[in-house]
Amino acid sequence: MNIANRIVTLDEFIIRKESEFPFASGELTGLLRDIGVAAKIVNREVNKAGLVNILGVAGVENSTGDTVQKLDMFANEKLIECLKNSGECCGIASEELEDFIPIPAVATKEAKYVVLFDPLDGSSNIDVNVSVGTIFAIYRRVSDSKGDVTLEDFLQAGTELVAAGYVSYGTSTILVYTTGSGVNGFTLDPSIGEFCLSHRDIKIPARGNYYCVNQGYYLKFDIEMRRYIDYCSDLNLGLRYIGSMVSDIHRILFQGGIFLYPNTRKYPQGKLRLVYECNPIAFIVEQAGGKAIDCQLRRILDQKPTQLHQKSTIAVGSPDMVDEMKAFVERYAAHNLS
Ligand code: AHM
Ligand code: MG
Repeated sequence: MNIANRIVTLDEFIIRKESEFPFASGELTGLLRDIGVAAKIVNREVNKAGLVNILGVAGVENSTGDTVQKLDMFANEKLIECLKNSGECCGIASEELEDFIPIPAVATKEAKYVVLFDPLDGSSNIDVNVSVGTIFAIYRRVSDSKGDVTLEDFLQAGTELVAAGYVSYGTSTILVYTTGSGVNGFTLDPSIGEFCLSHRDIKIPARGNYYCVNQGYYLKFDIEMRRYIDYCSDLNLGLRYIGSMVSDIHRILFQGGIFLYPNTRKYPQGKLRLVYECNPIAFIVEQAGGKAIDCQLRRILDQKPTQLHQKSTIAVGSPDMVDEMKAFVERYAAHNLS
């Protein structure tokens, strides 16, 4: 059989790619397998989220008497539960947890990785049946492996990422990840319960026909951002904004485009969190040939985090469009200052 058409599962692909992973083989396999299992469990619940309203809204008891959990809390718990299995993870940080948590060692295994995630991004879309996603980032711990993890393990710059990915729970469930040697996508085949290689070596188009921003905040953006958005409109670019970063980024990876979440009066530092939303997405997009900067025009991955839930503005997507936005803002800001 032509190998190009043969089913390649996520597990098989990871094992085959282990040699490219700069650390001991097998360590990453366990971590990504745990995340893949959690994604399948979350997918099952996300797919029946609509039924929750029949069985009782989140937070109250349903017909079987158990308390219906908010889906993002459910996803958070499943990811934590699954990441304990491989024994490769020694600490976790999550959008849903105020502080990071240490993960107990499995047998005598010395876990070397911390995982940061947004368990269910775009959660405002869950109740209206719009796609949501999980975003994850994997770092090698930097603190002494004899002791517990420290905050320092979680506040590493994006350039230190060893792996990052997202799961998009949409018309199909797709897991996209990188370990720094390109980006690959795996579609869940429910009939066999496996993520199967479906998008090999994803490369983002140099530019696209859409820009992606919450136009409703237009009047609250800085003047140079408003002028750039006007410029996009003058170019007759379409506006596409789903309100789920994972879904918007997934579209941009394949069709090209630029995603913007600038600072507003409501979010003076931006809304999206640096360590578990902007950094993993920036790593993936850069690995696919795109670019990711903040609205001060600094590369996202170079930013050194100082707080776990700190926010960042972001402009991410097709390289030519991010370059154009950067040049436009520099020119406009310089003109404005002169
Ligand atoms: P969340 O993590 O609380 O779901 O918020 C993140 C989401 C992103 O997925 C999306 O891009 C953004 O918030 C949409 O925000 P807004 O509704 O302000 O445009
Ligand atoms: Mg989020």
